[in-house]
Order: sequence, then C-alpha cells, then structure tokens
Amino acid sequence: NADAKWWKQAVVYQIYPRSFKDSDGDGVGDLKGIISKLDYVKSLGIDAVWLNPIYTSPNDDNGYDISDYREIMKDFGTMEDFDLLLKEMHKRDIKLIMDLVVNHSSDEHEWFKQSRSSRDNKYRDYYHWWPAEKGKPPYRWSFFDVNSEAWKYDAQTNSYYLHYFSQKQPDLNWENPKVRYEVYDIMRFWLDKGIDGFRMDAFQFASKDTTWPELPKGYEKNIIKYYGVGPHLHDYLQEMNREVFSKYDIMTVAEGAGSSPEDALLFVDPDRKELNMAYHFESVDIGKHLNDFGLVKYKDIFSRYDQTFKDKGWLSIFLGNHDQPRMVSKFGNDTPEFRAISSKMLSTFIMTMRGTPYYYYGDELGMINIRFDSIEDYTDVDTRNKYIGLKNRGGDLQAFLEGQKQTSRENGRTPFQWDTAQNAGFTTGTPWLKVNPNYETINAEVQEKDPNSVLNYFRKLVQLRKKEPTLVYGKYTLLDNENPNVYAYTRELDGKKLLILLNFTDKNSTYNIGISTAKSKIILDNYTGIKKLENNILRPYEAIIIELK
Ligand code: TEU
Repeated sequence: NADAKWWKQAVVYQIYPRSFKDSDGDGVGDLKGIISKLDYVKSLGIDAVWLNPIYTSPNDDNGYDISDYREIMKDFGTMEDFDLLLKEMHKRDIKLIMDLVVNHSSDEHEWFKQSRSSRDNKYRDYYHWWPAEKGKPPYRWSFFDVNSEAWKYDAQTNSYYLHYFSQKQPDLNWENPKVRYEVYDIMRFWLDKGIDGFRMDAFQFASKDTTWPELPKGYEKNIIKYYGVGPHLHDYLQEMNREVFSKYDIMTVAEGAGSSPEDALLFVDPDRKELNMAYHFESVDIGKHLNDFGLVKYKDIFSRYDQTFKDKGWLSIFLGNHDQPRMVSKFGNDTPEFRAISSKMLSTFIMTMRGTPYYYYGDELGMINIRFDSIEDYTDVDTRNKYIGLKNRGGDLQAFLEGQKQTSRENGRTPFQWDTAQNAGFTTGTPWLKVNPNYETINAEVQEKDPNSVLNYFRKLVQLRKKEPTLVYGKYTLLDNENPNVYAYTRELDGKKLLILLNFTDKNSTYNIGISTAKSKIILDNYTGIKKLENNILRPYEAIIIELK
C-alpha cells in the first residue's frame, strides 16, 4: 500500500505536561516527571506522544503564550531535561510531537517588546497594528478577552494591536516574510534535535485579510468560517512545507481546519504538499452534552468527514483534549454505575474509526470532570475572563458557573491520578490545580491490578488496532443511520469485514443493521462473560467488535 504511513498507523497519546507528574514538589508537572513515567506510557502500547507547549512562557494561557521559542519553560525544567526526554522516548520507540504556537506569541516575547516600542522599530510589522488617528479599527472578536474585543489600545505608540486570544497573545503578522522565515528557523531548531513532528496550534487563524473589512451580520454564529482559512493561509503552508517539512521524515497536524470537510481536505490533500492530517472541531463544538445534540447528528458529522476523506487526505479522531471537558463526562456517563463501561465504549469508538487516534492522558483511567463550585478554583484565562466580563455586564454568574461544570477546559486538566498517595501521587507539594477527590478509587495503581479495568481494556484496544490494518485503513460504512441509541458501522479491507456496535445509552438498546451475524466471531466486548448476538440487543454502553464471516 503506497499510501501507508507510520503516522496513519500510530496511536497518539497527549500529555498535558503541567498535570502529568511533578518531580520536584513545586506542584507543577515537569519533564523529569514525564521521564520517570515513560515505562507507563510505553506500557499503553502507543506510538507517539503529543506534548502541549513546553517553551518559555509567562503562562497567561499555560504555555500557549510563548516568550522564547528556543528555551524550556522554567516550571518544566531545562534543555538538558528535554534532550534526555527525547532520548528516553526514542529508546522506547516513542515519537515526540511538539506543539507549535505561531499564530501569536506572548506580549513578553522580545519581538513584541520591540514592536510596541516605536512605530519605526524594525519589528513593528511582526504584529498587526492600527494607528489610532484612523479612528477605532473595525471590530474583531476575541476568544479570551474580557470584552470579546480583539483590538487592544497601546498608548506607547497610540495604536491598537490585534489579539484573537488573550491580550497577552498578540497575533503575529504572517503577511511579513520575515516572520515566516523566523518561524521556519524555529522549526528547524527543534527538528534538528530529532523531534518527530508538529501540531500547528490555531494555525487556521494565521492569515488575515489585512484590509480589515467589516464583518457580516451573524458572523459570530460561525466564527471559524470568518476567522479561519484567511486569504494566504495555504500559500504559507505550502511555503512551510517546501522550506521545512519536505526535508524531514515527520508528521504534521493542523489544529482546526476550516468550517467544513472540504476546507479540511485542502490542508492535507497530499498533492497540495501542506500538512499530513487535520482535526476539526465540529464534533466537539456541537454542544454541551450528547443528550443535548443527540447521536444521530453526531454520527452524521463523523460520516460526512469520512466520506470527504475516503480517497485522500487523513483525519485525526479524538473525543477529548486540553480544551475540552473529559470525554466520559461529555459523550458518555460519568456516574459511578456507568463511568467505566461508557469510558471503554468511547475508547472503542476512537480506536476503530478511520483516522489517527489522539488519546488524552487520563482517559485511559476514565477520569471525569472536576466541576468546581467556585471561581477561585479556576486558573484558566478562558473561564476567568469570561467571568469578569459577565460580572462587568451584570450577567448571571451562578448560571455561568453551573455551565462551566460541563464546559470549562479545566475539567480536563486536573492532575493525573497515579495512586492513592496524597494528591494522587502527582506531587508532594500543592498541586497547581485541584486533584479530583475521586482519585482514591480512580487511579492507575488500582487499575493495573484489575484485568477488567478501563486501563487494561484500553491496552487491549491499542494492541488490536496495531495488529489490524482493517481498523486503520479499512473502508467505513455507517449502518442503521437513524438509530438514536446505537452507533453501528463496518470497516472493510481486502475481504476482511469488521462490525462495530456501540450503545451510547444507559439502557438496553436494539439495532437493525440488515447483516447476519450468525457465523461471526466476537473479537472484543467491553462486558465480561459470554455474549449472544441473536436478539440484536446491546446492554447499556456496550461496545462490541465483531469479525463478519
Ligand atoms: O486552541 C485554539 C482554538 O481555536 C480552540 O480554542 C478552539 O476554538 C476550540 O478548541 C474549539 O472547540 C488552541 C489551544 O489548543 C488552546 O489551548 C489555546 O488556548 C489556544 O490555541 C491559543 O493558543
């Protein structure tokens, strides 16, 4: 198969370094902590680790605001620690994917300090500026700003600068070739150390229409359509590929890829020589909880994307990451009765879809949302600034805090639950973010010993995915489309046909797939014990992988 690629066959495990393992008792996870847990990471069977940003940063947005792209954040360690981490990973055949944040830098980056110092500074055009004598710039919306206002007035030069994210994350001006070539140099710096790829953070927003037209009415209902894939984005990606990617054997992934499957394909169509794979937000931005938007809509999103990518291009499949609540709390059921079984069901989904699975640390234990009661518990710039903005406008703060229990990004950022020791074995100090008190029962140590734990089921799934090319490359066909309870599909390759049945509800559910399973063989079931297939019934949150004969 000429289209076979290691990054298509890989399972990627995402580590949020602040929350994985603290080695020095300061309450913040670090690189030495990760090194000390690499045998655990390897034991999962995964092939690659995606690390969230570890560069020097004032941490307005936990490392997504970078002030030095060639140094390691002090909280996380030193460059020696990094070199050792990479070496120890490669020794275990684990690849390292780094997160590159170049839509914006930190306002504490030297470039920005220079840029804001005077209008004729040679770094002025590294960022987007609007001189105040022209009046107020045309409104732009900001993700994290207290007033959702992306232009910030800066008195020093009587001008506004643009920040799609927080005020401490000024957007770089990609129209300026100097900026682009600076970034290519940074990329080479890390690639020459031997890393295996990049996740391009928020890169869909890098190119802007710098004539700054007024936004049409209703733009806010589809931010990505108006803010993603600006006029020169694909030129930049092709240039980047030519200058950098084409010279290394690496993988590259676009975080966000426009507002439709067709948009996404343009990022990763191999003939265009841009990036390798894309992940879109449609399946996570769809709503707060599966019960609100429903399974039929959900199946339709995955099926539409797969249809567009069936001949070329490649997607990643994920249900959780550091910008999302915990997958089991959003798409499954995190009550004590169903937490484990529904976690296993969701893991089965991720590992049996076409696309590279991205699996978020802690999901292999079935970690759940923390659901903070008080704003004081939150550190995230997103939650905090939305709260302040709402307070200023006299909004309903109690309702906001209730909503955050379902949606806040910090639900998915709590420290990894290693064992029953203090702070779940994450730190001997005070953790930067509260540990979920359920660590006494939900932790890796307990699950190691239980052959039927979420953790050990995940390991089985990874093994299955690794040895079964049908699960990687096989054609995907949705069955029983309108069934609101069951997600059923087949994967087919070279005469082999697998059937996957997933019950997304807490009740027995029936399915109607029009395929006889009489002679088929069950390969994996998230329930233990004997299973009969006759009556087309799945138990609550049941997941089965069947080989059809
Ligand atoms: O996120 C970019 C981004 O666009 C997301 O906020 C996206 O809109 C959302 O996940 C859709 O559900 C990236 C990082 O992942 C995030 O942690 C950073 O805060 C952000 O960029 C700024 O760098």
